Amino acid sequence: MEESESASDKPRPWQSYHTVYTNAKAGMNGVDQEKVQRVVYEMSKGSKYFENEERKEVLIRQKVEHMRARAAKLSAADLSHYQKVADKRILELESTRDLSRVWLHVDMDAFYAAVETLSNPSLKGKPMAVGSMSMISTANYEARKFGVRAAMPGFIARKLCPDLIFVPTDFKKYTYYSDLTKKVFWDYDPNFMAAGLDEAYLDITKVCEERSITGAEIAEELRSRVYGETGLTCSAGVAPNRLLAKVCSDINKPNGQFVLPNDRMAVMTFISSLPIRKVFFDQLILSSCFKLCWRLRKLNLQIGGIGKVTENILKDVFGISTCEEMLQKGSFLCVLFSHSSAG
Ligand code: DCP
Ligand code: MG
Repeated sequence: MEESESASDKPRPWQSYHTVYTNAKAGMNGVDQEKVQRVVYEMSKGSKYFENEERKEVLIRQKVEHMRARAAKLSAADLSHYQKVADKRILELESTRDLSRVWLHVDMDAFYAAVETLSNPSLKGKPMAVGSMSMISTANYEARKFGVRAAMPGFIARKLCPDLIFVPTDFKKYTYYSDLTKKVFWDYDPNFMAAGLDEAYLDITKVCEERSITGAEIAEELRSRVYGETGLTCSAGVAPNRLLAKVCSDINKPNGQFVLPNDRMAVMTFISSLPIRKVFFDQLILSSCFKLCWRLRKLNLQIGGIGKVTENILKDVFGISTCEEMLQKGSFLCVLFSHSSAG
């Protein structure tokens, strides 16, 4: 008993060591996150990467303290004024909400790893990663159960999963299969937008109307055609805009789909529970969420989204983890992050 108490009292510095490769990806829900953090921490201690992460950590703490001090100085009158400003902005945005389109985001499952398994079926069911000892491009879902993921150094992945099989990258092969998927996408939206080799955004409004068919049915059909053409599975999200469709395609990965109906209440409820990390600074979020996000961009290290710094400030200073909480604290965000008042 004494022993376990003293063990739990021991410092655990890895608990605050969050890096891009301790973040979860699809297929990593049951992972022992503390173990992954400890291994990543211990194996990267002393490296340049580690020193850089530590520097970032100090910067985050300073920014959190600075923001806390500024928030404490706000008077009730300030907050009530900025609450009105926030409410007005939200109303303005609400009036521009467009629920008339149906977007589909499609994303291949464990793409490079799945292609490698097609050419070497003996890899099926075994934990494998595409990449090298220095860097992994992706890992299959068997490997993800051990906490192995894209953007993780291979030597750390091997520590997490000693039986991990490494396969070198072969872009020619991935491009070949990517082109096959694009031929299928073209049939549903000739103007589809590819994002890299393994994902695309399709406006399926017209094809749904022409064929009197739902977005869900199109998604089923498209996924089954992609499988027929390539032997690879993919996942899809269907929603009123691109950003939401992208968030939706991750929900039932692998080989699944999720549909968010073109209904105001459904969209509001869905956005409310979204973790702030999912918010991307994109034209898209403006129509589905709220403009306050733009103000946060100033503090962001990660171009294009709410990165680690902003996420920490929002969580530690304001207790904000979801988009709903962000709306509730609109007055604080408005005054502290607006261009005119940000320090
Ligand atoms: N990729 C990479 N480096 C990264 C992330 C991804 O080289 N840091 C490559 C390998 C992936 C492909 O891009 O196979 C697609 O990336 P995804 O994020 O879609 O990951 P996967 O398709 O591998 O897995 P899933 O989409 O099932 O989560
Ligand atoms: Mg993918």
